[in-house]
Amino acid sequence: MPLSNASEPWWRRSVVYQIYPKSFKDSDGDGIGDLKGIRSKLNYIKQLGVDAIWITPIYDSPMRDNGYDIRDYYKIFPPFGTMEDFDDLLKTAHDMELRIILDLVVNHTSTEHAWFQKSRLRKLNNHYRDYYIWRDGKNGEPPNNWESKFGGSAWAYDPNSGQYYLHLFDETQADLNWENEEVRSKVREIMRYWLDKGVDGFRMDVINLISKDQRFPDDDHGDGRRFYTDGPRVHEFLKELNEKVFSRYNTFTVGEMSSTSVPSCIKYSNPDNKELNMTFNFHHLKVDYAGGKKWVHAEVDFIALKRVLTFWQVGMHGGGGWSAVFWGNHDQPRPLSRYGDDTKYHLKSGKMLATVVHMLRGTPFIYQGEEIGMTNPCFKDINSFRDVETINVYRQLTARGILKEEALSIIRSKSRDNARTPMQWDESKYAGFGTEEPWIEVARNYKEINVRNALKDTESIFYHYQKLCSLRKTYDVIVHGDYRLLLSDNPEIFAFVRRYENEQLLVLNNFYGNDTIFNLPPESGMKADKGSIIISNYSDSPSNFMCVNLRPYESIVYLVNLSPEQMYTGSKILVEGSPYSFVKQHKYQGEM
Ligand code: TEU
Repeated sequence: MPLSNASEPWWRRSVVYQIYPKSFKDSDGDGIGDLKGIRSKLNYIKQLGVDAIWITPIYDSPMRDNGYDIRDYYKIFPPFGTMEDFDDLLKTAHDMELRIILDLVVNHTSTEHAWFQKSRLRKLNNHYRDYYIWRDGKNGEPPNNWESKFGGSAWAYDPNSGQYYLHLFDETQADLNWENEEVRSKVREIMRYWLDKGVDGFRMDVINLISKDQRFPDDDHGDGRRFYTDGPRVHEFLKELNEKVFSRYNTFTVGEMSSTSVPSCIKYSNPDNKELNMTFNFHHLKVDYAGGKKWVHAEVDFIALKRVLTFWQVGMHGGGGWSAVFWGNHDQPRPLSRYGDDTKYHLKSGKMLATVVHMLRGTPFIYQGEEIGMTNPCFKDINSFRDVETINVYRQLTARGILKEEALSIIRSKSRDNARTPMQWDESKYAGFGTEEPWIEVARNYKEINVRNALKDTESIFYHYQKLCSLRKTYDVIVHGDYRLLLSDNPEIFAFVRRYENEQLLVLNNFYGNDTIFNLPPESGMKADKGSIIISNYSDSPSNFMCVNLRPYESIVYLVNLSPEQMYTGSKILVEGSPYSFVKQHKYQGEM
């Protein structure tokens, strides 16, 4: 595998493929995907052209939250296989030059973890007590008014010990107390165990929530998140992990950041700061929320989408940070159903969305099934859903008097289960996921949308992704270029320019199912009127880009090589000076 060098570590030119093991491939007929299943599909993943695989949690777990509730960090969840299966998977992947990134969930553990079981015991000098966050109630009420991300209070009462424990997620996911040095040292031990086995890095679950304001105040203006998001000691904790673990193993790290900000993500990911390599943020996925609320019907606000993406592109580059770029993951509805047209323009919009993400500055992540254009399944009724968050929310919505049909229609478009249906391998029963009925229903369109069909058709979305992965290896501008938004107020076109040394890209995308005209605006700085098309989703896109009639979901990337005199030398300043003047000018303040 190519070694990192300081100016271009391997992960900047790479693409990562995300696997949700439970839904990927079932090798032993128990209806649950497994490690052997993943191993059997490594050739397919390699063929796509990615460099690394992030596997969501595989550790032993009661699976209340599909593995994000860990019972034992040193054991594999038995239905996924054995430690031998894992070693085998790791070795085979490495032989194929595919890196393996594990999910590290250390903001919380399952309440079935031995630490928590000991922590809740009521006895003198129980030093495990301090592994979690225990507080007295206030007048028979929880210690404060913070809310769980999955609904209800963030505190659960433990009658056995007479106190409340904090759980920012489900009540079976108790938050660890990172103030306790022993907890931090146990986390380092876990990491070393997996790194010693040879894993290449970690995706770190909600890692910006690990440091809580120790006053645990009531939140008069919100759900409490401002007292633990990017909290007081988070940078100190990450620097400690970096110094004591990551730097010693050359570990790849991507932090999942909940409700974060550009300045915080710059701190997390600027290499000079010695914390993480890159961050995920979710602001661009909240453009179909209304008034900050997810569980309502709302259209995608396209202008906001461009502004949020631009704010992050410009801001992160300006501050020397690095982002993971993506449309979907196991917590999000399928991007094609959300931002594209999953019926009439399935092929065109699937390719257009792929191009957008892969042409942004940052490391692209592809979530399993996205590369064949999997869609939301549109489940018939509530019994088809499996996700703990969805089921909680459905209960809460109907308890508030919302009609069942209405509640169902909201969760159909927003539920995390949209991304968790079994991977569609072929047109056989259960879509080739396995021989027995899977733990969650297969989407009904599997006979048309599946891997076998995608591989047979050279025009498929799969080959478009494959091409995008290979372009990244060819053009420095894709990896290192700056970013400039064009036509910020155009209601249909997302157009931007990337520049690096003598390479310049013009990226045009029509986000709608009608024709629309693109006129090259003077602020583009383009020094030509024609370019070579390096990728498009129509076979006959024009090479002149001064005025382009973009057809439904048309997406074209033009490359213009600059002569030495025209070469662009600026590296950071992109839109009107600083990211912040851009934001002021566009009245967007960074939070959605
Ligand atoms: O997600 C964190 C998180 O904040 C999201 O679940 C968020 O609540 C959701 O996307 C809003 O729609 C991570 C994992 O990715 C998720 O699967 C876990 O449930 C969660 O942490 C708890 O570990």
